[in-house]
Amino acid sequence: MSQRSYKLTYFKARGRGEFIRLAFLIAGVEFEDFCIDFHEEWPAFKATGKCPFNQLPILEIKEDANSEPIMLSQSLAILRYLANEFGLAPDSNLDKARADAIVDAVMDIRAKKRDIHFESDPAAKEKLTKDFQESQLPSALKNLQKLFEANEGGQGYFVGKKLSYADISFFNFLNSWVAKDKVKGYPVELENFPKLRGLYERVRDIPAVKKRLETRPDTVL
Ligand SMILES: N[C@@H](CCC(=O)N[C@@H](CS)C(=O)NCC(=O)O)C(=O)O
Repeated sequence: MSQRSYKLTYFKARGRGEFIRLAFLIAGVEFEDFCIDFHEEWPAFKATGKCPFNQLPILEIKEDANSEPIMLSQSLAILRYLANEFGLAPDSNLDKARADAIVDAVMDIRAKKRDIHFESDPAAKEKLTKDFQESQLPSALKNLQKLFEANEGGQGYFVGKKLSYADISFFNFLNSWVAKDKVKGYPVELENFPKLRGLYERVRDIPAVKKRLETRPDTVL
């Protein structure tokens, strides 16, 4: 019988690698989590031409020990592929599109937070932070909660009746970029969004996620 294996290569960071790691861990599927150092190792790794778009993450899939690895790139393509393989994707095309819409909305608000992180001018950073905290994030959460409540009254998951990559991506953004204590509790920003807080806590309390939060290296990003 063929024994498929997976090797994820990403930086020593949560970044665009962590939602992929969480998908593996939630599904209980073994993978090699190959983490490289951005300054020390990345330039040489990039020069190998192994990465289709010269960026990480990449996922190498081998059908068995002797087969050539198949190389997959683009973090969201990887996430969706694994979710489809592992039963973490909705069943119908329409529900998959609904999940994609949540992921895209999460990535939109994530981009704002990322811009703040990389802004070097203190005054500009302060202004961006204020806009994010007072306007952009609450507005995004309001829209997300509306969609969340439209599914099963907001008692379960974003789409359908089971956890999907939409829920993983939502949790991971809040946990990685917004939460101060990434292991316990919930981000204070969810205080006024009890249904979304419920989802955050449900994903946080999945044993494999809980273990990851407690044991992963502490990194800035
Ligand atoms: N759209 C790509 C973006 C990948 C990306 O921006 N990767 C960054 C790290 S998060 C990277 O490899 N940076 C190093 C470089 O560009 O040299 C994805 O989602 O995978």
